[in-house]
Amino acid sequence: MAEVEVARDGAVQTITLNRPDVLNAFNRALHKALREALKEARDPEVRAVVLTGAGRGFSAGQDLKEFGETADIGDALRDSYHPNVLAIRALEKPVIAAVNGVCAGAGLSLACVCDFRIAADNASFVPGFIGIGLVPDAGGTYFLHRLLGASRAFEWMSSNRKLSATEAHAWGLVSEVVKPDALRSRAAELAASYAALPTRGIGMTKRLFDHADNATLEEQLELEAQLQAAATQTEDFREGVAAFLEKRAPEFKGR
Ligand code: T3D
Repeated sequence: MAEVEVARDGAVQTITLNRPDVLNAFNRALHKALREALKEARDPEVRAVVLTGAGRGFSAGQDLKEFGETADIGDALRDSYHPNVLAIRALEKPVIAAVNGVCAGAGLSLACVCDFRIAADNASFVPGFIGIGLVPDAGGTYFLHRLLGASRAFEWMSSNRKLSATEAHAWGLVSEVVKPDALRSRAAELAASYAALPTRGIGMTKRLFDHADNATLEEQLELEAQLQAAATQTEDFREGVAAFLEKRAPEFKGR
């Protein structure tokens, strides 16, 4: 059984973490398969990506059976999680996490690395790390305090409290909650609507928001100016303006 299933529907790529017996906990093979899937997602024909899990979990984080075999955890993180975290942020297209079930530890971090999240109403969000005496990793501290604010992120991560999908929605961690049997189709519908937008503009918007996290106002204004100049060079910009002037719907090509 492949650790990751990759499906393409038009311009949408769906990546399914596929170790359902262990709630898609990450072992070395799953990291590697995700790395390959994210490489495929760089194809310019792919204009939106959905990340989800098989079975009743999104991901329960690090496979704790394999964990015991790891000599240096710092190196394991550098070699396994970090490249995938960075690959998701480097994708110049939206990556949507469709959280289908329990999401814990580094699985929660990974969902937070994505551009936004939708969830099934039976999904849950479990910090996990502190439950076994660890600190959040795989980008968890970076993204959670940005998404939730430092105080709430700290309180949650250090309490290890399980959060329901409804609470996650109220906190702004997920943007939408749907019935479990509607999650896949809603994720596909959302991804298809993003895939029909000006992909290069979306990619540059993603870069700008990432840059804003650590930039001064002057640096941010400068990058906005540079990327706006680049956006005006795209076919989609020309199409958008032409469609507006001709009073018709635009047909964006992602170029
Ligand atoms: O190495 C490094 O790079 C360091 C990185 C560390 C990053 C981390 O992610 S640390 C945090 C690791 N994750 C956890 O501590 C979560 C452990 N799992 C749980 O606490 C619970 O399973 C859940 C709260 C996620 C779900 O609970 P529940 O009751 O819905 O399911 P369950 O019965 O506990 O789990 C179902 C099966 O999945 C079960 O197997 P079994 O008994 O049916 O054969 C369970 O052992 C397995 N499973 C769940 N999580 C993991 C796992 N197997 C291996 N590793 C897991 N993380």
